[in-house]
Amino acid sequence: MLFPQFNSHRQVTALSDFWNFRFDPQDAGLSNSWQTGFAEGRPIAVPSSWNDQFEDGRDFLGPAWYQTVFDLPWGWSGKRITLRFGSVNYLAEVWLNGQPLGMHEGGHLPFEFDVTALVQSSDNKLVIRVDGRLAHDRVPPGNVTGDAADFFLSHDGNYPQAQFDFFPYCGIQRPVLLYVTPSDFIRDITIQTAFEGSHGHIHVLVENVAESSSDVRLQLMGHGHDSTTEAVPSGGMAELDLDVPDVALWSSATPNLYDLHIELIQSEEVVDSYSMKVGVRTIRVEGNQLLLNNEPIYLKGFGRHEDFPVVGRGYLPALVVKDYALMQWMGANSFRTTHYPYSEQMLDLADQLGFLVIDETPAVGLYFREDGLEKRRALCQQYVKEMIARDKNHPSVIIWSLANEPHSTAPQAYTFFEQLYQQAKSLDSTRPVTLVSFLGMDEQAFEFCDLVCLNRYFGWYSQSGNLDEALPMLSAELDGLHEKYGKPILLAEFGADAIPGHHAQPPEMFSEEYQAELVVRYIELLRQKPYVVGEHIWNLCDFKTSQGVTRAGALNYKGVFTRDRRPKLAAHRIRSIWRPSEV
Ligand code: BDP
Repeated sequence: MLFPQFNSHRQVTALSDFWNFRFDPQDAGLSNSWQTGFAEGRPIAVPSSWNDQFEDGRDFLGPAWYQTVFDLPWGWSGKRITLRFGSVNYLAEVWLNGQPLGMHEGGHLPFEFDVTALVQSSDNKLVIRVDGRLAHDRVPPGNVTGDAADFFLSHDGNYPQAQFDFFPYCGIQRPVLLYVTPSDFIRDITIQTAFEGSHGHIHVLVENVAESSSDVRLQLMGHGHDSTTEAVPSGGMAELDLDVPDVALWSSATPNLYDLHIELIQSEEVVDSYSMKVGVRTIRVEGNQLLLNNEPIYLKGFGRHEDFPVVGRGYLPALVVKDYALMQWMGANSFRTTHYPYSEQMLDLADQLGFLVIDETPAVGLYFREDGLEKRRALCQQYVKEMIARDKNHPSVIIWSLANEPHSTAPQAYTFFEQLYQQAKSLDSTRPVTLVSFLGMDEQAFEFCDLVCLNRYFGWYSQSGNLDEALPMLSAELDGLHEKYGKPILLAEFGADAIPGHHAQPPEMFSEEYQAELVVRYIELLRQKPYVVGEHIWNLCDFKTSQGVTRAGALNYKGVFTRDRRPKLAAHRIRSIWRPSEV
């Protein structure tokens, strides 16, 4: 799926700013008036979560109604026009000029509609009903009730009752774009890269809707290289191979990117074009190691959240830049998109700045009770497909994560994840695939996953306050896991809550000292295990959660930075390990 862009054949505009908005607490079917006309509402910022924008409705998860009115930009009439939503959480139903366009389930992934037939040159009424309510057959799930025999409710009793540990922010959370392409256009591009010695190779698959009279031309530029290749599509597809002598490989230390320019040509006229950045690199698991460009890599970084006061999970470009600045200051080279795919802009910057990303679907808190299982399975399959379609061309994305902490002791879980694993591999054979587990030895999916990703909180949720007892347990478990599966292990989460400004010597729980000591001692232990390929601390920053007895102020305080991005003691201690020469 291509991100919309401006060039001499394409244009894009954002329908951002203030929209008209209304909660619909009775689910009263405001639909008639709101689908067709402009009804009484209040202003809301788009994109942004709705929850923290008003004095009422913070915990209201829907349904709610959004409306806006737009005119087409000059010159767009008669062109192919698409309406694209970057992320609407959770269920979106869309109408344009009173006509239904369709619906999309699941946040954090884009969806779009061809609106050519419905759009007018002026006074277009766009209406979206958003339903973010938590339900047992949604993914991620919430409001799960009943017998806990085959699953357990780690977040039981919190409010709103999410089956996961972050606030269930709702609304239009990423930009809504309107874009125009020619009627014969480049529909999709898939890049795969390889190299031998100093010789790089880029395979490009171009999908278009053009007839066989078209040609596809590629130009690759950068790092002293400039070459052009052409191919005639067959069956609507063109496959092209580019050779890159003296290739400048993409890596974390040297995030070299080439400029690829693709043109669709008919009767010697360029009718469409698309430009993108390409990084040449390989990634694979071999033995105990994770190899980037055939060299072992070690991941140093974090789990994060898209989370900030007022905007909630709304896209905030300055925050994207800030979080990269914090991670660079720390000496991190990696993060996981816990627990949903982050914005496309976040990944563009990862390509540019050299961050190694584990890209995770929104499947967090899954459980395997039969009730609703088929629906949850279909959603997980949809998410895998949408995430890979969106992110497949980013060199920064090195691993796909199918889920976080599924409650997967039930026998059905094996087939459930094996199918998802096979699906991911068939869509993209070039990247390792995994899931992130808290079950450890009992995680059935580790049998087929390419690497083992474990979340561990010894010294926090168990062996509380007692690191001398906690560390040997971690050590024994890691050795056991490696012995059982013989795969590289990433410690994908570990950490402790620290209330900013709370100090204790000797260190004790919730103090900055205890968080720092736990994280540092974990890292020291991980570095002694040759099969450990990385350390991802939970979390980069404090973040908002549902209310519950374990979350003071409805915050998870495991950030090494506060929610407003100030360092705690742990940040300085970790920096001295990750960037020793700077301290
Ligand atoms: C892990 C979850 C993460 C939580 C964390 C915690 O993967 O989402 O926020 O625990 O409890 O189990 O802080």
